[in-house]
Amino acid sequence: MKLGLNIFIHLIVSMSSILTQNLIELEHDKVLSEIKERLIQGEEPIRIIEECKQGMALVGEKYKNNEYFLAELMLSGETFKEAMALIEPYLGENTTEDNIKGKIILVTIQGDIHDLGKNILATLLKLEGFKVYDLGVDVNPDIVVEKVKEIKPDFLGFSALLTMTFDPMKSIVDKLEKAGLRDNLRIMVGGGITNTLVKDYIGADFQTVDAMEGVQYCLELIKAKVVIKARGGI
Ligand code: B12
Repeated sequence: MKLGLNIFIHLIVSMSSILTQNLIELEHDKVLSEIKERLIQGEEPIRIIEECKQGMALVGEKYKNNEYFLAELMLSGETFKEAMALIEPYLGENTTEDNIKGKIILVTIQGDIHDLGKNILATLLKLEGFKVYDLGVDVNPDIVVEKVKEIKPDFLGFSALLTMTFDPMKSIVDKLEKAGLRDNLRIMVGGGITNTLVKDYIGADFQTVDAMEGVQYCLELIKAKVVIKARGGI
């Protein structure tokens, strides 16, 4: 069984791009220099992010398979962060206080310190004109409820990479409902370990493992809100 999984991982790795392979093999310098070169040549940054994300997923598989350990997870995480720092200036930002499309709180719940995916989502949302309140990682659930009360956002986005966060996220959603704060709030959940079952379990409205899909969801809902408002609906 384990041999089969190993062969499968090696097959996927061999079919991946050089950038993805270098990230998996923890070739820090090669990863960064290839990204620099591709950005200078004008390549779409989102495509580069996608290849890096694939690399991280495969590092995760190797970890699960006991081929890699915590040190390798950390190294790949650091390389990914540096890669994003190179890419971000090419994404730009076009939000000013006057053209905010909507407000969104992003958070990773207590016990979970993974933040690479959440940071990408935050960047892409800002790029599309959303005001992002990033509460960070390892956040106490009570703070989330307080912040929703205070900021009254259009969206609340949970980024979850550890299964242990499912119950606290569910309890936050329950608390928001009890406090009457749920009706005008759309709740999203994302992160490599989430799926539609997790969405239903915690009581969220939307789930994805693709930041661009999350941004699209926010844009579509905001557009619909504007139309309904114009017709006197809200
Ligand atoms: C890098 C990494 C780390 C780094 C994190 C560095 C950092 N600053 O984030 C470090 C080394 C710190 C780490 C530590 C640990 N990790 Co870790 N880690 C990973 C790894 C390899 C990659 C995660 C990642 O960043 N991927 C790249 C990003 C870009 O992808 P993403 O998060 O999915 O985000 C994308 C989308 O999902 C989406 N998205 C993300 N959030 C949201 C939110 C919303 C609202 C929306 C719309 C979209 C969205 O946008 C992103 C871009 O498209 C994963 C493997 C995996 N398969 O995910 C394991 C993994 C998550 N880790 C795991 C584990 C077990 C741990 C440790 C417990 C290990 C240990 N023994 O200590 C610790 C826990 C630390 C803690 N308390 O949180 C397990 C979790 C298992 C589980 N079921 O709970 C995984 C799945 C590995 C595995 N296969 O076993 N880890």
